[in-house]
Amino acid sequence: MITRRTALLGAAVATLLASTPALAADDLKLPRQSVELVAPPFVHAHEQATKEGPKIIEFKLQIKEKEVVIDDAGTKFQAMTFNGSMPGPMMVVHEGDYVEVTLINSDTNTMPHNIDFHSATGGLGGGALTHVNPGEQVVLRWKATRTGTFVYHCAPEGMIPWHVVSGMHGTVMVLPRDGLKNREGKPLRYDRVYYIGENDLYVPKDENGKYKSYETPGEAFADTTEVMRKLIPTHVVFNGKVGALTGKNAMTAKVGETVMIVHSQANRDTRPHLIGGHGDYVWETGKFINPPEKDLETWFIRGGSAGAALYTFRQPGIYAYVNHNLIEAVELGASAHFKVEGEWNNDLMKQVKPPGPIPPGKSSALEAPVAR
Ligand SMILES: [Cu+2]
Repeated sequence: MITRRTALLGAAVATLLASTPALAADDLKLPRQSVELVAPPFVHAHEQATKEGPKIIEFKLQIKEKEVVIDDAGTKFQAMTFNGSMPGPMMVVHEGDYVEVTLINSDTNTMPHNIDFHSATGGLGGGALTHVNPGEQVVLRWKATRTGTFVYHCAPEGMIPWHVVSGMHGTVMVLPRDGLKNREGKPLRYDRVYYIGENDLYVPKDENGKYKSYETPGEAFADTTEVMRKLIPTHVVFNGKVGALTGKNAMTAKVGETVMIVHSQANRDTRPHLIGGHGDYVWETGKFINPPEKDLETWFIRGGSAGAALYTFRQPGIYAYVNHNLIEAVELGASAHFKVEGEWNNDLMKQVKPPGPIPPGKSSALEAPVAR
């Protein structure tokens, strides 16, 4: 028997059914594109400029708590990561696109996590809407209204800095739809892009001065916080460990190629420098609406931001790319290498005479006269 109540219920269900698909995914009538993320220093394939209209770009971030080795001495560290890498992957979209991120906290993890996008507007950058416990996932969408390179990081209440310095940070690059420009409005392009995420690490030591290891992130929390509060990192690394980007892990390029280097530091100031090269064009603050600076020797990345530099390699060889606090570079780990192939240019640099003994009798003649 159909009563008035069942009829009303039926109508309600019918309304719900009719409206559900629209609510589910298609409240925005835009094309969708799913992007497979890759581990840094590499960046997923993307267009530098686009003639297409805005899209919804879908990304998947899998949170992975894992033990990693952070130096040549085999020091173990309880890392917390997006997609298993420190930093997490770089995501590239264009201005006006919608970024739709599925954040997955698998039940093998032990901690709640979330994500704060510096490129997003409102809701603690998404942090307020993405809190997931182990065994949960969440989908967040935000509109890319500003161009530039922006940090994202985990920001769970009560343990924000700890999650950030444990590895939970990465970068979003929002490109202008018509591509990058120089100060005069001329297009700038790159042949390769590398993403370097710098990470200060605070590893507790035992009473003999040896680095301690722990079974889980939670076990390391109290000791690590004590080291963190002194603000003296035990390691400063590029891409998760000392040597992650040196020697056989060097980034590569060819003479004549223009390389974009995106450098992020989610917690602490840093100052990248390419030894033997320059920043031809540098967006020090990473925001492309501001004209790039030219010909920099060293640039400054504010803690909590990502910057971008373009350099066209003009000589072959091994270039060190360092944090030019050289103690942090050499003693604590903040060094990378570029291996560049091509022809040496004698006009730019030439060893006129190789090192040899000072010719006898000449040395005193060449010395500057001493004032008396
Ligand atoms: Cu977290």
